[in-house]
Amino acid sequence: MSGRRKFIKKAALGTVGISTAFNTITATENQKALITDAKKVKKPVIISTWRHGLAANEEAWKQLKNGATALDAIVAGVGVSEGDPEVRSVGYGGLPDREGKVTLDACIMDKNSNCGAVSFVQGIKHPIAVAQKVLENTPHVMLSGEGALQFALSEGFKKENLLTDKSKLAWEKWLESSKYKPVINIENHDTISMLVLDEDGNLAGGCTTSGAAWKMHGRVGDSPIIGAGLFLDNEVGAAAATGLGEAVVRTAGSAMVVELMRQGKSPYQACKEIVERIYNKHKNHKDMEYLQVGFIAINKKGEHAGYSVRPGFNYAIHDEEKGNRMEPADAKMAKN
Ligand code: SD4
Repeated sequence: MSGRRKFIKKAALGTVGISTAFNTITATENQKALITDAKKVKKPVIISTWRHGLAANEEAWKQLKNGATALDAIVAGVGVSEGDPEVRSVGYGGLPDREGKVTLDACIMDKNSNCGAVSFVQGIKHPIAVAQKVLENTPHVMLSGEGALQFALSEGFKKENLLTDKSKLAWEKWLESSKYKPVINIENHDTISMLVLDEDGNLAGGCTTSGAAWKMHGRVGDSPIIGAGLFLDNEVGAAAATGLGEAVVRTAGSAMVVELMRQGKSPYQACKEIVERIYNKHKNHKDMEYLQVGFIAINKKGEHAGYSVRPGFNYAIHDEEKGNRMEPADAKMAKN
């Protein structure tokens, strides 16, 4: 049977039952609606951070329909954001560090807990694809910097200039003040994390970013770190982060969200609890002024949610039922 036909057949059979226990949480109307919807969820389901997640979801969905593996679909999907110069915090066109260098972080994880990651890599447009090669072709989980670049070149990737004129101009403007104060919620311009529940009910995830703009040269954020920017346990669910990477690393964010789901919490409850933990731990921290962290999560049943410290975070969801669309995420802090 062709991949496409297999997909259609399985999709037709793939209605998922949801335990009523998942309906007992405290949630906003929007999130309650999502939970109710989950009763009808057919696989696959793809969720991705931010509005540029729509185009990424579209591509990943197409790939899955053509019989691609979840990992290949993720690489192709988030690769759309990496290749888009208008997405200024991922891949080509990403904002550089304070030395004017675009340095990239990415990771990918499959249903068997195999992982691949690259950090602080320069000159490679699709770091997520290199992360996949690390997973498949090396005995390691992460390659960094020059070593990651050499590995990418040995795998046939081309070195190219990723600093676009627009991003160079933005950097030159930033140099005038040289103040490091990450801007909260640069809508449409943020890390892309994608989580896939495939037609067989298996989970996979990927995350790719140029990291915080104007970071110190050599800085690595949460995005390539398994357990921080991305984590999944195929028995339970998957989670991924966006926002201030330092705060996510300090709290092992995505791993904690998944662990709470293992303990029976819904994706919404789990994301909310970890966001609240991050908020509480940073209340008196110097980073609080610009602290924004958002998580997305999905469980094995196809329930999904997003939750962030401050309002403004959203995510793209693609399922069989309603197609590809944006969902707002709830937030800990009120709008000001
Ligand atoms: C980082 N988490 O490098 C990434 C960047 C990001 O919103 O997601 N910004 O810290």
